[in-house]
Amino acid sequence: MTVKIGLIGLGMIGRDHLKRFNDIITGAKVTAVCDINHAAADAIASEYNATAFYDAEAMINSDQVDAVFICSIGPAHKAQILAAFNAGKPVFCEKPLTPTADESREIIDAEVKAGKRLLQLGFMRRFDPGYQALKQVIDSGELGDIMLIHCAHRNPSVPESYTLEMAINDSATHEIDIVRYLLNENIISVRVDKPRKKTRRALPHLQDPLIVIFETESGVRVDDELFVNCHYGYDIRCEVIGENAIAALNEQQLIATRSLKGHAQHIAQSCMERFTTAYDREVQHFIDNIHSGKEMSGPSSWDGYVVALVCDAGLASLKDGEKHDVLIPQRPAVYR
Ligand code: NAD
Ligand code: ISE
Repeated sequence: MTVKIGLIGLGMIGRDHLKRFNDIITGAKVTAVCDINHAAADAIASEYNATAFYDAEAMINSDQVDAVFICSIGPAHKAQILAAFNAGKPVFCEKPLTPTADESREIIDAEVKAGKRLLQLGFMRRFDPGYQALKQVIDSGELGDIMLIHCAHRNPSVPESYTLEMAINDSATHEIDIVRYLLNENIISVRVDKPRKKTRRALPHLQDPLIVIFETESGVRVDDELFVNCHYGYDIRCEVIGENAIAALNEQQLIATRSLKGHAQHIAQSCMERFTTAYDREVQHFIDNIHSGKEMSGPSSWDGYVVALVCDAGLASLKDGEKHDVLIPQRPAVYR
């Protein structure tokens, strides 16, 4: 059986996933695409031999669609996820689950009511070979007790539509999720520092770079540099400091060149280039799960909700510069 996918949101990541479905993923075909931008929906539908929709709910309820793949902007996610749940169709949703924790809670409530997981969330870093190796070495105990983690999230540039808040609830979401995953524990407080210096490359409405400090339940201190107009590349760093040893993500490229200019290694220019393998694996995981008839697995709505709680505290700190605590309710049984 081929799973018929309805893909919503034909922007940067939606088009990247569409190409992935076309070229790499097995067991699925995108049969319908949807965007509020009619011209984009029409053009892409004709390029991929799919049906164009301009209204997400109409596409979700269409019998041309077995599973829903959401790549629209964060504020549109909640309504589209709930519509897919109502239609009884499995959902993949790009991060963030929703921009605020209150909205995410509605999704949790709907899944709890259904008594099972219905969604896989797009925290693709969990499928990245580098982060997986990092998790393995942490879990092996080789590093000893973990004390600190240094992260950097550098994007070459961001579009004009990128708001100051998105540094927290769109970009830092990745570090918040991966730190929880690596350490298998929650974040209990957040503080956002605004350095006095700001890059001249950032648009006036942004404060770039920012430093976010997290503290976990066991006391691990995590610093995250968010520099989304760093200019030189898409550079994601993570260094874990243990009592006995440290481990860090390595350069992702397989070769380095040596020439008269010195020793050189290519730096990725976009998330699509840096995380290709992770995206391929997360999407194939979603499709394989549907084929196996099992409940959804991988990053969950609960992960999205907890990340949104941390983001809410981060947004409060972005305003007042103070440390904010994160209160996480008990995890419902469906997410254990
Ligand atoms: P984008 O702005 O390039 O594209 C979003 C698209 O969604 C646009 O074409 C827009 O017209 C469409 N859209 C907006 N509201 C809609 C609605 N109600 N119904 C249908 N279509 C609608 O954004 P993007 O960079 O592609 O990001 C999309 C989502 O993917 C965001 O949630 C973002 O955080 C996430 N994302 C994740 C990663 C990752 O690394 N996992 C990378 C990039 C983006
Ligand atoms: C974008 O939405 C992503 O998810 C990228 O992975 C991230 O690096 C970028 O900062 C976000 O805006």
